[in-house]
Amino acid sequence: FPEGKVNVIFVLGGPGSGKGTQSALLVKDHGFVHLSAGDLLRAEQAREGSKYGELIAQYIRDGLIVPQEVTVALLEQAIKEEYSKGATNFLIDGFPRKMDQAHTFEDTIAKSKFTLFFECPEAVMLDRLLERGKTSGRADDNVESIKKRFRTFIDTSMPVVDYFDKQGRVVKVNCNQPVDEVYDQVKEALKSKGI
Ligand code: UP5
Ligand code: MG
Repeated sequence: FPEGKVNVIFVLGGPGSGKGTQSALLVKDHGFVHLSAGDLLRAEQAREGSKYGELIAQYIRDGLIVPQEVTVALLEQAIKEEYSKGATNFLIDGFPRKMDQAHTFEDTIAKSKFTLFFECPEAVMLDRLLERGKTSGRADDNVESIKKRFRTFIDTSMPVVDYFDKQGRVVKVNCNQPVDEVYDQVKEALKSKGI
């Protein structure tokens, strides 16, 4: 993409911290295009003829990070498609969650404006995910997978947040509050970045 033509905000936070919920609100009010890496992976897994279906299913069940080649390609394709329709402002939800992805994306697709980071106690996220698991049909909304997702988040994804934070490129939001109160903080965070 031509330099400065696409604006990217990363939305990071633990499993169940509310990335998808808050992104949906921002889409409604700000006209961002919302791309969830997890949603793109689940769609690719379900796509007939995908050569990555079984691999993605396994990684998601085990709460592990799918090799970046797969995820970055899906994101790039989705961004290109939306860009060709005129979109320029993107919320990239649940990505990058490993250092290699962060470097690849920022070096080859676009440098992010900043990262919106949702802080939430594990116990709260666990309750939310177990509740959602009653109806979500997600293969990873069960206690065993959730524990693995928490571990991966701490070991593999927090280093990405810390890396951006050291560069002064993270805005933190406390998610352990009702949805509309979290959203008030999100709007403040965007305002602080001139959006
Ligand atoms: N809820 C939300 N906000 C609430 C609030 N303030 N108060 C009360 N309830 C609240 O919310 C989760 C649940 O909580 C919902 O029921 C909601 O109503 C309620 P949601 O907005 O869905 O949270 P979110 O952070 O989006 O949770 P999600 O489960 O989607 O997070 P994950 O990061 O675990 O899932 P994701 O889809 O991003 O990734 C899944 C897997 O894909 C990963 O584990 C990994 O295996 C794979 N993956 C990769 O390999 N690479 C990638 O780059 C990305 C994903
Ligand atoms: Mg989500």
